[in-house]
Amino acid sequence: MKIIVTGGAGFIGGNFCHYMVNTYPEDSIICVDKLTYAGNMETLAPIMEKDNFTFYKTDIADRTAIFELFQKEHPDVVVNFAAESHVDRSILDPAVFLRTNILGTGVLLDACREYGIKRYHQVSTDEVYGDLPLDRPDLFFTEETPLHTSSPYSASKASADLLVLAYVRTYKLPCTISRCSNNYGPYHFPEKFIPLMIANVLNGKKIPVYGKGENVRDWLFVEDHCIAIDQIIRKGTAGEIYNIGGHNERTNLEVAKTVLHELGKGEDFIEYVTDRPGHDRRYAIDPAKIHRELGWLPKTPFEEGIKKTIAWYLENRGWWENIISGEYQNYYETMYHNR
Ligand code: NAD
Ligand code: TDX
Repeated sequence: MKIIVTGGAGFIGGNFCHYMVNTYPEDSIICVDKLTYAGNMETLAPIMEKDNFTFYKTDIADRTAIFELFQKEHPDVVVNFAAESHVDRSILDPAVFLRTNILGTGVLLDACREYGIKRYHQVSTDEVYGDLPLDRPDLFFTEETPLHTSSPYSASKASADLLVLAYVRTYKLPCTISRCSNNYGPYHFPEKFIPLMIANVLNGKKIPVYGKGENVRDWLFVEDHCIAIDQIIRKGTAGEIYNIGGHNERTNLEVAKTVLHELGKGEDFIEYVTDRPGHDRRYAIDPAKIHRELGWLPKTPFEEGIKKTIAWYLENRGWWENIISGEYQNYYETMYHNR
């Protein structure tokens, strides 16, 4: 199989490229990435020289370039990870989220129609369902939960999902969608909560917790997400949506305390800062469908995954120090100064 993976120089797409290149030497993995601030060739360095891996620096919203690429490569499968992915940045400047996340998805779908495809897979998010109340632990997102978005980021991801479903119904394009909960693990860009905390603490800085730290996220080790997507593209049914998550709910404060404990630091490293506008309260995935239909279950418990993640950041200081020494400093100043 020839598989195009968009956004493969980012966090989850990068982990997915590693997983696929190493698990399926007979398949050909073609990574397409614009290399925005979030894309990093160092993430792909371990697989760049592999015979079954190719990289193109291309913008998914560039129709001409994407059509040329499809004409040249004729992929069997497209997995679309490429996106602007950070909620806080979408609140600062939504426009690029609409361009990449919605128009970019539209361009990929049109290329799939034009050149033919066995499967298009859209990597979506649990954020399209909005949030759940903190005092109703019995409620979970299922695939039938209505879309109800909060941020420009989640609105753009929900729009892309609707576009995919329209191409399924109108053009009979064989697509699947997965909606996953919060990922963590190696190669996670340090603007996101878990790697931001690790990088800050290792540099002797406090960790900014939004509001009271009561918001709940449902954490999944990134490799488990990669395995789930692999199973969906091989065994999933076209036209279907699959929720991915592993019942690993934690408040942000609990996660902060765990990271501090693992790094041998006290709670005096926590600094409460002004809350995120429109901050979603709780995400919680019901993964019953993917478990029932594809047999998928997460393998890595949070306690083990967080240890592995921290060990990776300790062993790979160069990867994240390169990031936080550049343009990231301006972002951090804008986002956190006097917050
Ligand atoms: P990321 O920000 O780490 O990586 C995004 C990648 O997409 C980068 O390599 C970037 O260069 C690339 N990209 C951005 N715009 C592009 C464009 N126009 N053309 C081509 N490439 C472009 O994101 P991530 O956290 O790895 O998320 C990957 C996908 O998974 C996203 O679609 C996101 O919505 C979804 N998702 C993420 C999480 C999470 O917890 N991180 C959870 C559920 C779903
Ligand atoms: O400095 C911080 N302090 C803080 O308290 C940051 C960056 C975050 N937070 C809180 C906000 C959230 O409640 O931590 C939680 C996690 O925040 P993020 O890492 O920004 O993730 P989230 O907003 O939950 O979105 C993530 O999961 C769903 C990904 O970034 C999305 O791409 C994915 O779709």
